[in-house]
Amino acid sequence: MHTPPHKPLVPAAGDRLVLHDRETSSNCYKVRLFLSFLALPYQRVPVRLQAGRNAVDTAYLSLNPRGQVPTLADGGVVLWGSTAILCYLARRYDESREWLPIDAAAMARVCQWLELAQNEIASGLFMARAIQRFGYTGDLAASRAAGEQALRVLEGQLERDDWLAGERATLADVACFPHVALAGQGGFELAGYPSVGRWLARFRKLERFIPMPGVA
Ligand SMILES: N[C@@H](CCC(=O)N[C@@H](CS)C(=O)NCC(=O)O)C(=O)O
Repeated sequence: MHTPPHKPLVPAAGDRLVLHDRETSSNCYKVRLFLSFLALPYQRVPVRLQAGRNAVDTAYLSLNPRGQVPTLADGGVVLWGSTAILCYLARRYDESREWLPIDAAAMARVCQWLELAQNEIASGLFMARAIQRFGYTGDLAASRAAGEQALRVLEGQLERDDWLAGERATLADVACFPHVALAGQGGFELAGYPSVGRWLARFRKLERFIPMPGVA
């Protein structure tokens, strides 16, 4: 059974959190989910998409040289990339240390899934949706193949355990959930991955879960 989210270590610092964000972005959704699980208040600054790329100016590029979302600012700490942001928030504000464990092996098990999220999940599930819905240029067939590979790896783990790394939800689940939950928009059929389907349902029941367009 999932233990309830914990109070932030330094609640006042949450007032300084600014997330440069887009509602339809699965990578931004990871961060919004985790901010919600940690009960951290934050300000959202929307970044507009134009012909498959963010419409950003040089001021934004000084925060995030890749011109992507998400970008998080916490006072003087400015971070780009959803993985870096999730790890920062976990270490900085998760007093329980359960979302990103301290123990070396337990932490590394979480990192394995962060790696999958930035590799086969990103080049597969994410990219197929981005090509189909947002006009990204890319190889749809290659994205489909990488996405199916990611789903097979997830299914193998979730046939054995309820969560990706350990006995409760961790950053591993937060990093993978958005892309898998939105996989249908990239043309993936999840019926062949029943354990993944049960995990999606389990994740949605976590306390402080929030939806996004396409993920109810
Ligand atoms: N690896 C990055 C990927 C970020 C990314 O691809 N962001 C997309 C939205 S989900 C974006 O900003 N796309 C528009 C662009 O690249 O201009 C992360 O995990 O944050």
